Amino acid sequence: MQAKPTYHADGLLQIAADAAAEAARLIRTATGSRGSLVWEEKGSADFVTDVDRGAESAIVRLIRSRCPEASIIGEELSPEASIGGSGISFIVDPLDGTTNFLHGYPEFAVSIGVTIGPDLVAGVVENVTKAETFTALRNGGAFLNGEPISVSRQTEPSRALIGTGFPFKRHDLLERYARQFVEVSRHTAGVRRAGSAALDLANTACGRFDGFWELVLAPWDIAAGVLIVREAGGIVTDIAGRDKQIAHGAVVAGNRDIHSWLLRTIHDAGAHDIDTPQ
Ligand code: 2AM
Ligand code: CA
Repeated sequence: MQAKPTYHADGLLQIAADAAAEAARLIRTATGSRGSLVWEEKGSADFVTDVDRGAESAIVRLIRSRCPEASIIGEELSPEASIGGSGISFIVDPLDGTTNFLHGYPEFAVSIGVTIGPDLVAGVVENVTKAETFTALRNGGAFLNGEPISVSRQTEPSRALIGTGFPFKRHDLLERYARQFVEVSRHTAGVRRAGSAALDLANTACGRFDGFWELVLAPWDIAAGVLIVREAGGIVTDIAGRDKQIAHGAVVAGNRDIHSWLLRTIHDAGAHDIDTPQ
């Protein structure tokens, strides 16, 4: 009987990084023919095209050939599959920021996180339009194009730049979100909404953003980014301040000081009861 291969986190990161690079190449190639793509509406303001599906197929092929026993959880593939078991899972967003891609707004990424059992062990976020690849290994640090990165040292909210995302598909949350937005805007240097949560987390990890929050996100939007922020020295929680699990729901991230200010500010704006399964 053949022995099963043993996988180390760095080997799994390499598989994820190769898969992300391949998907990013496909998406870049498709950018030229964006105008002729058919947009399929999965739900309100939720689009998918052959580019998402093609990128995901390429990722799945590569992972299956190099780590056949892993399960693969992806937005277009098996969104209901559960994460955790005892084995290896790749949590894949083949195109985070699909709406940006469809409009030619250059802020979209491929995001792949890897778990062994319940633990995140590796993550990669590749910015498709810039030459930027963010990676992290559990207990091994976070990197941008191979150079170590860390969260910002900003402690003053009044000087902080905060990333966010709108609950654009959950109209029931818009007003509460708007109250949070008002409070955060009032006390900080600025709030930015670019449209890719994977990149927002990566930008928090390398200190461009001092903090980030969003109410409605899915496991594939965040799996890689959560590890990258933590390995860069940051904090990532749910809205109650508990360590963020790789599950549907809200995310609050940042360096220690700005994270705790952000959490307090969101609560004071009346959001403590938001639990956002889809
Ligand atoms: P997408 O581009 O892959 O759909 C924008 O606010 C961020 O939210 C993007 O990362 C986007 O991912 C994600 N997003 C959009 N709709 C979502 C939903 N219904 N649930 C979770 N995340 C969503
Ligand atoms: Ca996504």
